[in-house]
Order: sequence, then structure tokens, then C-alpha cells
Amino acid sequence: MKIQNYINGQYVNPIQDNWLDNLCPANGKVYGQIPNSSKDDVEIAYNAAKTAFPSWSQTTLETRSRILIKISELLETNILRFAEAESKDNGKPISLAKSVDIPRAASNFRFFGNAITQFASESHESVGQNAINYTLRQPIGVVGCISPWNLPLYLFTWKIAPAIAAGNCVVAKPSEVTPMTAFLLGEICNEAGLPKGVLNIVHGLGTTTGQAIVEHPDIKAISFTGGTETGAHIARVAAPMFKKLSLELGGKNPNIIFEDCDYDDMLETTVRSSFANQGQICLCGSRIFVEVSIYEKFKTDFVAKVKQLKVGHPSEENTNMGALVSKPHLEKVMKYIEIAKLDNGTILCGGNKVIVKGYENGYYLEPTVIEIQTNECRVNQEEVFGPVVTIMPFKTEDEVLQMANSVNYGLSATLWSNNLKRTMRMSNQLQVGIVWVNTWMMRDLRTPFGGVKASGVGREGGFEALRFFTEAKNVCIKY
Ligand code: TXE
Repeated sequence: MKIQNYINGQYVNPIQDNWLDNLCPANGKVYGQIPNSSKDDVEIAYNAAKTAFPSWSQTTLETRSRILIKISELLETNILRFAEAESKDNGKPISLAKSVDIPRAASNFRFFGNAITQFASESHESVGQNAINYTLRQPIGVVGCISPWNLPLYLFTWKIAPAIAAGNCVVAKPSEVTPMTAFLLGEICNEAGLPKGVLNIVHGLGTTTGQAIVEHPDIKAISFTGGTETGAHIARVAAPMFKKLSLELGGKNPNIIFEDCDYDDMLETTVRSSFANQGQICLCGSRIFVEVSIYEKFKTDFVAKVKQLKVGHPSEENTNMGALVSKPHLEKVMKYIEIAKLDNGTILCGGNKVIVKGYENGYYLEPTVIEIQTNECRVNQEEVFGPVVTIMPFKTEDEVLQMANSVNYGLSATLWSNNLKRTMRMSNQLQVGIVWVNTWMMRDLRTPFGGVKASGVGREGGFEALRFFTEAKNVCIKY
């Protein structure tokens, strides 16, 4: 199947007629073509957005809200079609696409459709000076949204929904590895009555299409989720043009387990936080630290549970883990397993490719647990972004806190303990943007989302996202 760009409310071919193959991770076969869009395609998309902006930015909040909520409803009506497309394109289990990815994409539109009607700004009375200040929060204009392959529609809409809710027009690019659901979204936007040009979706490589969006002098803000190196590159390109930037990058998140936790709950959730979506979520807890008193028990129980996970074809309902997203990514993850061995890591389970009968060329990998000797080893310091976790014991709170913070990344952390004072103390000291206590990936869309250090800058979610996608202007009136 050939997919097209969605520009000015219409599906169009890339003007230079260049195409890229789209591969199915479950069997390694080409199953379609996507536009390899050039700078010229981005320019056309930009012009459509620019033309749509004066009217869209003046559209009432009620109308914007109604359209966003309609998009959300249509996604829900079409959940199966979208979930199947997502699963095929990404390799993730269909059960996950149905229960998480597509419902969450629908929630993103619903949430920001509602949030924009509640978004207010401040006023400040300058007491004794007979003056009042008020803040306008005005849309920026044309903004760029660039998203990755791990949660394709989920993260694409997490950017687009607040951008258009706030009155901007968008040039967006999904990952070239997983373009399918973004392609389908255009249809739904038309059906929901989103005016043409408000959202424009261009497909293509990061280094060409993505780069053209970032380099465009009149695209004034870039919201990006992806790898840390790419984020650093985007920051370098965008900085001289003083663009607003929101960068949500990689993670190397600690999962810290104390003896006094609810053990069964912890064990079950830890399997999920390690291997959900084949470990390809920036929030996965890839460094597991366990209090020494329960370390041996945890090791036995965890490995036993992990061995029960069924790696299989993504379309089968009982598959727990599908295929990794691409061959290069599978190779990267496998390279890290070798690096861990060289660093004296012991493979407790997994470590090998899985051959799924009938789909021998798919990118399947066993869930892998590695016992490591030190937090300084490369597999604990660098983002693997696959079904690979490490475990090691700790003795004291100070020791584990020091290890948790001793990485370049700082996205999220999970704490398992029923000692309230300890969890509060540690939550204060962990160098991350998100802390989960006795749970994982429980998301309330009003909360700020993002990381510190090499995990990025800026926050998405709730009013933070609406603030990012608007410029604050102060008006001072003397009376
Ligand atoms: O991501 P890229 P990749 C991490 C993970 C993974 C590594 C590399 O560790 O192994 O990053 O993955 C677009 N200008 N994460 O290479 O390249 C690209 O087309 C503008 C963590 O696949 O960062 C895609 O749309 N755009 C992460 C998007 O950036 C550019 C999720 C992300 O791709 C560009 C994914 C450029 N010069 C990977 N180059 C997370 N935080 O969840 C690429 N892109």
C-alpha cells in the first residue's frame, strides 16, 4: 500500500515522486511505500498551515473543542482499524494497540479539547500605581511536531492535539518507520470538520523531511520526541533561530525495590515496566535495583515470570511481546547484550533471537534479564530501548539513590516501598521529571511530563503543553 502526505486537507504524492519502503516488523517484508518528502513538500505544507492560521487562531474555543472531541470519538469508533494498522506497522501486540495506543490517542484529543476551554491567564494589579496588567496567551503560528516510532499515534497526537487546541497550525512528521496511523488520521480530521491546512502531515526521513521542518525559518516552535542525539542536533539547528523547543528524549530509568513493598504487586508491575511494548517505551524501568534482603527471592521469582512471557506474532491475542520495530534496532539491542557480557554481566534469561514459525524473518527477541556487577557498566549507562533489563542488589537508601542518579538521563523513576517518609524523601532527591511510587506508567494527562539532564527540556501534558504552544504577552494599562 502506498500512503500519501496529508496537506491542506487532501492526500497528495510527494512532488518529486520519491518513495521509501515500509517494512512489517513481524515478518521483515516490505508491505508499502511512503513519501520521501523533500524540502519543497514541507514548504507546501507550511504554506497551507500559514494560510489556515488567521482563521483557525480566531476560531472560538467552543468550536475548536467540539472538533477535537469529534476526532477523539471517531478514533474510538475506528479503534480496530487503527489498532491493526499500528500493530502491523510497529510490531507491537494487537492487544496493546487496542488497550493502550489508540485509546490514548483518542484521550489526547478529548483531553486537550476540554483543556482549552479551561485554559486561563493571569492578571496582576500594580497596587499603588493605578495600573493593571493582564497576560494574553496567543498561539505561536505554524509549529512543527516530530514524533518517534515506539508509540506512534499516541505520541503524535500528544503533540498535535495541544498545538491545534491552542490555535496553532501544524506541520507534523511521524517516524518514517511507523507512518501508518498518522496517515489514517487525516481522514478522521476531515470527517470531524477540522478546517483544511490546520494539520498537515508530511512523511519522510528525519535527516531530510524532519530537518526541513526544523530548519524552516517561519516554523517558530518544534515539539520533538525521539533519541537524545537527534534532540541535541535539533537544538543546535533551532537555537540560532530562537525557536521554542520542547524535547522529550531518552531515559535510563531506575526501578528501586525495597523489602517493605507489596511484593506481588511489585513483581507483576515490574514485569510490565520492563517489557511492555518490547521494552521500547522511554519510561520503562530498565535498571532494577533490589534491596539485598529480598534480592535472591526477587531474582528467582522475576526470572520465572519473565520466562512465561509469550513472544509471538503481534496479531495473536495471547502474544505478550511482539517484534522489535526494525532490523537495525534489533541489532542495536543485541549489541548491548554482548556489551553487557563483556562487562561481566550474567544473562539470567533471554539474550537470543526468537524464531516465530511462519515469520522467520521477523525481528523477535527474548525478554532478557542481566545480572550486573556495577551501575557503571555500559548497559546501565546507555539507553538500550528494548526488552533488556539489568538487576543488582543494594544495601542502603543512600547507595541506591546515588546509583539511580548516576546516569546522564533523568526521565522517570519507580519506587516500591510502603515507608511513606522514605518514598517522599527519595522523590525529592531523584534527578528525574516523573516519580512513580508503588505503580508504573499511571498517567493523568493534567500532570507535567518530561525529563531533566539528557532526557530533554520542557514539559508536555496539561496546561504545560498549552503554555508551550502559546506566547505569553503582557498588557499593562494605566488608569
Ligand atoms: O530515533 P530518532 P531513532 C531512542 C532509542 C533509540 C534511539 C534512536 O534509544 O534506539 O533513540 O532511535 C526524526 N531532524 N528513542 O534513530 O532518529 C525521525 O524521523 C528532524 C527514544 O529511531 O530520534 C523520527 O520522526 N527530525 C525515544 C524522530 O525524529 C529528525 C523514542 C525520532 O527518531 C532528524 C525513539 C533530524 N535531523 C527513540 N533525525 C523516546 N524518547 O521515547 C531524525 N528525526
